[in-house]
Amino acid sequence: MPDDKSQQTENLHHPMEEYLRMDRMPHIWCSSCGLGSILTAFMKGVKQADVDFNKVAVVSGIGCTGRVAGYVKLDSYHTTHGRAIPFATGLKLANRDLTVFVISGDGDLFAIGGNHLIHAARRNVDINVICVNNFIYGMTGGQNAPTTPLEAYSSTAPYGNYEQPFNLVGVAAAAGASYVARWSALHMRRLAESVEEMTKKKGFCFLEVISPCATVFARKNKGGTGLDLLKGYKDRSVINHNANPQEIPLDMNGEIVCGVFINKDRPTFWENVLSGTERKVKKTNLYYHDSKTKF
Ligand SMILES: Cc1ncc(C[n+]2csc(CCOP(=O)(O)OP(=O)(O)O)c2C)c(N)n1
Ligand SMILES: [Mg+2]
Repeated sequence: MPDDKSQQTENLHHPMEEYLRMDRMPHIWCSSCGLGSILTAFMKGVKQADVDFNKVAVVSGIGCTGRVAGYVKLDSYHTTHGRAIPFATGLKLANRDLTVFVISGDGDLFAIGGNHLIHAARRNVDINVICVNNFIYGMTGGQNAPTTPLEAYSSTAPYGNYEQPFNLVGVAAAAGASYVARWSALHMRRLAESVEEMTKKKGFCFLEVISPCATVFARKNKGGTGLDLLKGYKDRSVINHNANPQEIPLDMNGEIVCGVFINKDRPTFWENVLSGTERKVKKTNLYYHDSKTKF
């Protein structure tokens, strides 16, 4: 142990350093934001899946959550607002050896990017989507998102929200996702397990993570500090893997039903491309190049 105090400090390393672009620190996230824990659980899950980190890519859109792509030490892409899923789809189809994760916010994925999400789920594109749901547009100052609960206050709903929110796991399930789960930023171990399962699973996987935003959402709704929010999640969370994802919408104070609700197999988009092309080729007697990648 060095005697000199500054030398001792120099020798201290944060456990996440190995997985972060330390040259980009300090990060922009507020203290008590859930994103730090979620990123830690994400990296833990990828590590547990025992895959080559060189073959894992992360794509984000714009927002506080979108910053994940800039901090994580993997091949990563910080794309335009709402367009993380089409970018990830292209990435996966062009290089099918990659495991592709989209990590983005509720506004990015379900407002401006909502159409892309439902169609990627419908096609069963082999990508993994993690949606960090803080019930608000965090980065831009707390405007209403499609997840903002009825009657909650936001900077664009000063009299309380009049709009019915989306139930994200219900939307993903209805659109055809192969894997659908919900956890909160407090469920570190469960989150990592879901990330591991998604890494290993074929098809469109969707994970909603409920995350505290003390700075804009809770402040407008008198929700208290980040710690108060986490305590609330602890009290309100119920794990029920058998719950029907259509029947577990979220509101301001009710239960947060968590679990892995769907884990099924159906042909992926690429498998359908291959079998469809094979059918056509056989029918027309065209030259069929049967290389490793088929085409
Ligand atoms: C085309 C376009 N429209 C609007 C914006 C402004 N904008 C940036 S982030 C954002 C919302 C982010 O909300 P969310 O996805 O929930 O992320 P959070 O910050 O809450 O993590 C908006 C509207 C933008 N960058 N580009
Ligand atoms: Mg948000």
